[in-house]
Amino acid sequence: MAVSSLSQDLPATKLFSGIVMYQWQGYWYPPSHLEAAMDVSKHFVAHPDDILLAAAPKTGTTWLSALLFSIASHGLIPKEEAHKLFSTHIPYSTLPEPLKDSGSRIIYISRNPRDAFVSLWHFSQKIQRGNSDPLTFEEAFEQFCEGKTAFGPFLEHVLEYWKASQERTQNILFLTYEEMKADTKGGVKRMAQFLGRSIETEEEVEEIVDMCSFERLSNLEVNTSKEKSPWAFFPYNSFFRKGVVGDWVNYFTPAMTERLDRIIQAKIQGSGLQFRFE
Ligand code: PAP
Repeated sequence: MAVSSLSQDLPATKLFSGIVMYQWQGYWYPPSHLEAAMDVSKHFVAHPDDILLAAAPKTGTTWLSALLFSIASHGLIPKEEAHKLFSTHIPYSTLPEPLKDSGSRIIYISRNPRDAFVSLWHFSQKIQRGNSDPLTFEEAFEQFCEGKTAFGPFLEHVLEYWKASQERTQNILFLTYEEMKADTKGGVKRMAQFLGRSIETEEEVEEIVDMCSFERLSNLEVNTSKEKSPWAFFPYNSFFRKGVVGDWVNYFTPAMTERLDRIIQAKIQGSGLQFRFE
């Protein structure tokens, strides 16, 4: 079925990426992902060995998937399981129930909302060439605060996975971009342990970390290319920018910081979830 017929009764709005998005089950989807998300939620066949990497946009999927594949190719995950790694931006509440019930493992990566927004903003600038009516940074920030962003509201996306990870510690590992940056080796060990694999040597861990570093990945010839990736419709080079924690200081006014912080506090209060901004 075409997206147009699937989405005709759904709320629609043009978001700062320049793309009209549809709200389904409480979250905003680009048309290219809506049909896929609907299909997945209905027809997904789960397997207990599945390993799902989940994240809101711009929180570290590219990095984490490289680390996961690298762990797999080091034999830390048996080869026959390697093909069952996949990644998604679909929120927890919309994941297919068979996947949640199957015992599959989910690794979620979160990032502080200020940096995630700045990263999204730059990404949206890259992908919306030709948009005749682009929003300013301030207007885009307003949309983000209102939860209007691809696979958003962002805070709800993070909170749902956070809560699920607290209830299902065996099945869901909740990581953050900030802790991965601060201690990548520790993060790789946690991932391997969560997947039930022990890491043989410290050198192996270092090798995995180095192979997936921002410097190395962003300089690979394929990743400097402006060609579009077949799976995400965006140029390969759009997935790499600065790769640091705290770039928001270069963009946020004190008023913006205060406004977003009030929203964050109201949403995460009492949940135990915390964000690190530097
Ligand atoms: P996606 O949602 O489009 O998949 P995702 O990979 O989750 O994007 O996030 C992109 C961010 O991760 C970018 O952040 P920035 O805009 O603040 O720089 C990108 O630079 C960063 N990133 C990509 N690869 C790495 C890496 N190997 N190490 C650290 N950060 C990385």
